[in-house]
Amino acid sequence: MSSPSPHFPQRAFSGVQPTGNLHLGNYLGAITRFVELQKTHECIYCVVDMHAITVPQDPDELTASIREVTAAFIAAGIDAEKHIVFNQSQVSEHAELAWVFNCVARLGWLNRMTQFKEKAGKDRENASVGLYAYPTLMAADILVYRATHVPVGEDQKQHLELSRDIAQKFNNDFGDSIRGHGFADGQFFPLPEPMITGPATRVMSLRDGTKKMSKSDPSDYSRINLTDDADTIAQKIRKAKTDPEPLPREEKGLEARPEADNLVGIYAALSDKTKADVLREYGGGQFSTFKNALVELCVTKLAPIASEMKRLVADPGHVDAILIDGADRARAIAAETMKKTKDIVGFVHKH
Ligand code: AQP
Repeated sequence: MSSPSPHFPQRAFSGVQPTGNLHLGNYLGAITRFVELQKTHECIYCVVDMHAITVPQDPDELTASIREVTAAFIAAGIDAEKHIVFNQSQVSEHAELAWVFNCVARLGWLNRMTQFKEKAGKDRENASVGLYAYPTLMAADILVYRATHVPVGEDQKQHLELSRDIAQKFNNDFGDSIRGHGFADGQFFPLPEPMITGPATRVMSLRDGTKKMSKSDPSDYSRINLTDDADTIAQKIRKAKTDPEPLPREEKGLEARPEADNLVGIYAALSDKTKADVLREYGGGQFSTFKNALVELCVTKLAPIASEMKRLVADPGHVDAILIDGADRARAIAAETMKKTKDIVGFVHKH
């Protein structure tokens, strides 16, 4: 993969939808990565409420979910003073740039997006236009900050590739104008790099190791929510689907055993070990022993986050102030990109 052009600062952007229960997949696949990247990158983390309304939302629940995701970011260790945390709808430049990108992206590109196919299901004609155009808004989310790195779970890989295609096509289509506006290499937008790393880029359902752990799964037993208490976590892990074999001693033995592979991956990610390390410790033993250890680990890791989230959401004024301050700082960057985009495209505007 090519590196972003050197004139782009190393900036990370990512978002999480406020659409209900944040789960262990969101935490391990995305939020822990967000925390990690703060050490090396300037980071912008967004609660993507405009993405949330691509499917119907109850307004009061949406407000509560925006605050809850913000609380999860902070409770997990994101520093909203050093970095930027805000909700998308406060920075209207996301929607403005998305429109320009709607005119750059091709229908054929969007038609290939598997997430739309899965979410729209059989009732495609009745899906919102927003759900279809979701990936162009996502490209705008990233590129309005000219972000170079995007930490996401495996499921977002295809959307990230589309963001790169949009950036590339914009740079090509407007190449002369971009150069004319002072970007000698003709690269106005970077091609953002997906960062899909660690042992838990795709955490699977506890009920079916071939399905992604997801907020929208009707069974609450399929996922561990960040706000679950210790008893609930214990129950869910003890009931998690497994096979009758003991755990293998080597990673190869996890092939074709999706449920075992998933639980070992979760343990590895939570304890910052490799799957091989985990199997060296628990391989050959009974599942029940391993599950008990996993319960203990999950509770130890998640309980402090849940209690901090609880404390934060009890003070919505404080959470909202974080989002407003973050949005002010995000807008300053986004407005600059949008002004230059307007110049490049040829729109008349106030300088
Ligand atoms: N199961 C998962 N394993 C690893 N990473 C995951 N992510 C989501 N599920 C898993 C990552 O979490 C980030 C935020 O996701 P999102 O809320 O923006 O959207 P999503 O992928 O639509 O989440 P869900 O739970 O899967 O929701 P539904 O049920 O609505 O489809 C992203 O970086 C995502 O990759």
